[in-house]
Amino acid sequence: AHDPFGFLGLTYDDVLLLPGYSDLAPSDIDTTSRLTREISLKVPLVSAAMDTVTEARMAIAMARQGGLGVLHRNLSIADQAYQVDLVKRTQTGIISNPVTIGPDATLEQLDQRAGEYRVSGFPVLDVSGKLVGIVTNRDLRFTPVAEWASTTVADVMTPQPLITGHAGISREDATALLRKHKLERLPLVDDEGHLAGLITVKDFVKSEQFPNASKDSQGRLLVGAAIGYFGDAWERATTLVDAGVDVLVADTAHGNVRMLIEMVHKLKTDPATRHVQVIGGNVATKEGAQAFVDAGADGIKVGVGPGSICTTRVVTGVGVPQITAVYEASRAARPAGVPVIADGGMRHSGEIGKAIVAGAEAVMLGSMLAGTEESPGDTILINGKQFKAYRGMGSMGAMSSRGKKSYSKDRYFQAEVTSDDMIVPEGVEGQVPYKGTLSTVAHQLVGGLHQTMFYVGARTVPELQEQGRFVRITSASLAESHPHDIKMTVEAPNYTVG
Ligand code: RVP
Repeated sequence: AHDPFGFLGLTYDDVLLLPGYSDLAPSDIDTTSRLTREISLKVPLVSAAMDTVTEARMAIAMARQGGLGVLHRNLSIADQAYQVDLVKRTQTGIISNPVTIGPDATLEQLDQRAGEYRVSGFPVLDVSGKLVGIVTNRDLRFTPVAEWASTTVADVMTPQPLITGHAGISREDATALLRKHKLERLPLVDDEGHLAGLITVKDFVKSEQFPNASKDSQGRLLVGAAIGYFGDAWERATTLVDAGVDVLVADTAHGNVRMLIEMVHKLKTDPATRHVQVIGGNVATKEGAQAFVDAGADGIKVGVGPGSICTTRVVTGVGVPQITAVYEASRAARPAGVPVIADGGMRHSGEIGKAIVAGAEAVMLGSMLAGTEESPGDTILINGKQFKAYRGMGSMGAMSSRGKKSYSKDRYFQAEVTSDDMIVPEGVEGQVPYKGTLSTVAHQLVGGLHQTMFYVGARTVPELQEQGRFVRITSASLAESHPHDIKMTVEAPNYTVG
């Protein structure tokens, strides 16, 4: 029986990791970890499915760093699927499904399409899909803007015969062709002259710049997307699958709910969706994790109430301190071989290693990423300092229909609440300091995890889980952990005050 007062919940600040014997060189350390049963990431970081954290730009940046972005769902099904498409088209090598244009499109349409997809050149295809030319931003330059509406792509493109590669060309042969002909782009065609792909110099260079990038079997960036369980949730899930999503992430504040568990089970058994990885969540107990193991989930997300913007524990009195929640969930997930993702409550890089030792294999971050260049929204200038907005998905702002329609009220089981006055929020709205690009933030987070592994003496994430030992600490020790008895005059890139 459950002993009500003998069960002590602990969180990150209640523990530290013991240092262990280490004979590692920093280059020996490998942070690769599993996100789901079938997907491993070189960097076990995931950006939160929140409308102030993850849209396509963040998801692209996260995948390039070796992590993963989970696209939020507070937008229409079509808009979310479009974001998936944007990420999948941002290639690190060969673009298997490039954005194209027809010969009859006007230059105005060309310019608009270039802006929308952030690409500067398009293969031109006739109605049968045959490559008839190539057109780039440069071809626009010699036509006065006033004539863009009346000039067609066919008038300005470079027509066939073009230098092309055959579908299935090797990286070496493609590089040789690009170099020999000083090309920016190399269209790939099949035996019938249909477009089969596109290689751009830019993407080739980038794939060398991002050696850790998270990629699918075709070299495309990996992307996750949030789903619910209510209303048109099945349609959302299948549309995202059709758009090429790699991981569907159940996005609810309380995952131990019949309709959601059934949804995960259906996704993992339906022939249309079962090839996609599915993460269930959020749970904070062993039984909650077991329910998703039994439903066939490929990963389990843990966290009820730890989030920086979350008021669930205060509003409802429900929650489990995060280190204990991760540990409890892993007692069901680990024996079943299902990874746990620790979601919420992280403030410093040291917490990543703590979460891993407690039983997680990856972590999800909201506030730590909301202030980066790649998060949605503009910077706000206050007293000469830059900030970005960050809000809970259970905040009034995210759940009310002020401004635009809210699609994510069912995250807090309030899908049927139609009047804003009746909403019971479980989150707050605020702002976080602007932090520059994701790559600089990720560098500090991954660097911190490297150091954790070095101190513990663990070469790999499984070794860290195996060898890591906790010591419980007091609030006096916590004060000792942080800088003390000094007035900080310079902020470190990985430590700020307030
Ligand atoms: P944090 O990283 O501490 O900012 O927490 C982010 C997490 O908080 C999200 O991944 C999500 O699980 C949770 N969240 C999002 N909105 C809210 C809320 O409004 N209560 N909570």
